[in-house]
Amino acid sequence: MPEHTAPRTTIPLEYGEEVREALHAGEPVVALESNVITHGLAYPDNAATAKKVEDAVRAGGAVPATICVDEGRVVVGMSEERIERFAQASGIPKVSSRDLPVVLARGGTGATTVASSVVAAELAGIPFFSSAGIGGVHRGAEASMDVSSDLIQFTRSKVAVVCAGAKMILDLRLTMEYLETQCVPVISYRSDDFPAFYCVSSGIRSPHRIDDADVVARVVENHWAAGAPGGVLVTTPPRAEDAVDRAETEAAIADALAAAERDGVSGQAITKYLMRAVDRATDGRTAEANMAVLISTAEVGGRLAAAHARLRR
Ligand code: PSU
Ligand code: MN
Repeated sequence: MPEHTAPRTTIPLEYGEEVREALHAGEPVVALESNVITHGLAYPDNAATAKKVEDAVRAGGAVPATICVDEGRVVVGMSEERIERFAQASGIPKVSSRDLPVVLARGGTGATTVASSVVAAELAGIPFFSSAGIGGVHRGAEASMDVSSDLIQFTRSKVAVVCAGAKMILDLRLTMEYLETQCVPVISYRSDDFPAFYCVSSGIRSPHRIDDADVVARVVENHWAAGAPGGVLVTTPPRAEDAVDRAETEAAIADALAAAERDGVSGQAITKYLMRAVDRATDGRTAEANMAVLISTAEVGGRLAAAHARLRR
């Protein structure tokens, strides 16, 4: 089969068979991250969820491409065996976009964050990506300057990112401000508010609500036609039955932040630390919600990618 027309790159890309065929045929594909498998959820929930997320993308009408780095190659479309291996492994590092050239040069292996997955998606010619909660501006960033590379990458990679907002452990108001300043269009699909990952609403109104998938697809194309170098953020809230109680979760987050301060945890380790602490404090309810929202977001991602592929035909 001839190569599909992905942008030329000297980065070694290894495509899954189903992904290669879909790209070649111009069929919709949704890129997915692997850091949520190695760092976001625990075994065996991580492996089971990764498979359900892929099925949800298919149910939405697109082909899933879970991304990782394995022995110096960017994998675009992990096999079930590879997902299982990553899910069971301990010690696979979190690779953000800044780490990607280093891990590749060393022939190393890593789990891709939203930022590095979006880089890989663009290299592979995949215009859509889905995750549950993106990284953002951390609480206390006024002093720590901890702003996730995910946000900066959205200004540099032409990939539409479908998500349930940003992780609730973050400062969502500052995250929105950052996206606004950096000219990243934020649109909410079929909801008025910017969601808070586990919660239907962050209490912040979204700048744009769009109910029609074809219009979302046109926004993405218009952004690129106008010469924008980056992506569009499309939010979709968790289903009400999957969402957690906002007050209870906020209390758990406050406790987790205090514990992180006591334990001296900051920087790259903070996201995982806080997420796990909140999971424990809520008896696993937030982890459950995390899994459910990964799946429901992926289905919407599949639908929107399908609408976008139709537009391009
Ligand atoms: N921890 C989780 N789930 C996640 C992540 C961490 O429980 O999904 C990840 C995502 O891969 C996201 C990254 O891209 O954290 C952001 O990390 P940082 O804030 O260090 O940029
Ligand atoms: Mn950080």
